[in-house]
Amino acid sequence: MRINSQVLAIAIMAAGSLILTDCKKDKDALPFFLLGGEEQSAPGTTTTGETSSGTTVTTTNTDVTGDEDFEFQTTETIDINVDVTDDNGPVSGATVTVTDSDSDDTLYQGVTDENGNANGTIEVTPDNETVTVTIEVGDETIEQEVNTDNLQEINREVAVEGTVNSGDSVADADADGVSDENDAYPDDATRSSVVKAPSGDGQVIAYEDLYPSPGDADFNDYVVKVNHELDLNSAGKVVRIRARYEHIARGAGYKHTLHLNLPGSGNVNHKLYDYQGRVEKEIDEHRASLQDIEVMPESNRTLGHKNTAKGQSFKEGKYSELEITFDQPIARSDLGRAPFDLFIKVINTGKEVHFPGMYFAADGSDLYMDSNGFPWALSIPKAWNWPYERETISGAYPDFETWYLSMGQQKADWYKRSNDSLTFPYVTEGALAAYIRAGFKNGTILWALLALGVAGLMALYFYREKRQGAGQ
Ligand SMILES: [Ca+2]
Ligand SMILES: [Ca+2]
Ligand SMILES: [Ca+2]
Repeated sequence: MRINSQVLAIAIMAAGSLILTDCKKDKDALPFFLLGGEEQSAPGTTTTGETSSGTTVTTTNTDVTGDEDFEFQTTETIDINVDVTDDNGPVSGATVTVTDSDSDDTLYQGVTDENGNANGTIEVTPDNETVTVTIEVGDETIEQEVNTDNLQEINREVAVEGTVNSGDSVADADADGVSDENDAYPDDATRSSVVKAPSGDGQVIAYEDLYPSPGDADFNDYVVKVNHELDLNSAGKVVRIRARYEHIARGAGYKHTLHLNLPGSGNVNHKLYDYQGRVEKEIDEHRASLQDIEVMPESNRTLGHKNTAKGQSFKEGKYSELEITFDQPIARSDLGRAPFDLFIKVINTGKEVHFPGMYFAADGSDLYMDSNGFPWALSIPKAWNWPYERETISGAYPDFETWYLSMGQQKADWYKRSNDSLTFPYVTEGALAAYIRAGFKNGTILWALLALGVAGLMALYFYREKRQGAGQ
């Protein structure tokens, strides 16, 4: 939970000015400064800020905005490129962190190399309206807020006047360049941060299974809840992926298996759990190729109910957990958007069903867009209710059509507003729970909790445990 960022900023500035009063002009003791604050710089501009002790920081903003190709995606990737210099040239060892400004969740962390550069990629949902780029160099902290709307690249050159303190005194037990305080694995030099992809809410992935014929657009033939955690090293590259897959609907006559393609090679630990949550099968193996990892066995053996009929209540399916340790760190951009290349094989037809934007015919056409320009797979960046059997996604989600007809420019969060009489009640969130969850986003939770007391807190806790138990 995070306090309103303005309140936090005021508190930090107040604390900072107290410390400054004590430290007078001792530059090395300057704990941090804020540059830009709530105001955002515009692409193509150079911003200069100055600390009370006279340290000047000049930031050149060459961010890139524009539309990505529309592939029915509900998340976007944004490349990060930060260069840090001082009067002596490139500054290595500066920690660059990108967080969601509301939730404070880490989206990226990396340390500048010998060229003063840190780079990587973040994935954002429509809920990540603003991200905060924090650069910690020596004893100083530079913070910049960036609006993610239509953003493709965050490119910042940060020039610090004078010579920055090397920060040698900072504790770093595993010597990976990330201070113990910022290191999610302070005793493991191979990794230093954990990123939820695309967010802690996980995703619901829904497939149509009639490929190559157009589907009936109920997006309930094979539905799986997915949660991902990525471990990044100090260079901001992906070294491990942990994922959980729970089979939650099967509105189909066909049988399917679920598979994952990843680049590179590495160790795969895979556990399949039965309906009682006991390990049914475990495989731990090194693979020279991470293509075609079977994530879930035949769909008729992983879900007892279809979870697509009116009057049915939700019954849990089997789930599996996967931990991949790459032999070589992978650039986040090489993975693409979560859930990456996750696909079903339809046993009855022998066909695979992938997301669009990955496989193309010789003439350049997308193999996984049908003749109507419609996909066979959708990912929704939260727990989500799929349409009942024989209902369509356009009927069940009134803003869906506006979204795809505008090529993703309007109603990007269409999946939040359903016609509840047409969707299966997987998420049964009461008004109170919705209010509490909204409160987490804007700070009113503090007041909500005071009003609700301990009972409200416990209700919230159990609600989240039950629904987000998927989260790792
Ligand atoms: Ca460390
Ligand atoms: Ca570490
Ligand atoms: Ca169906």
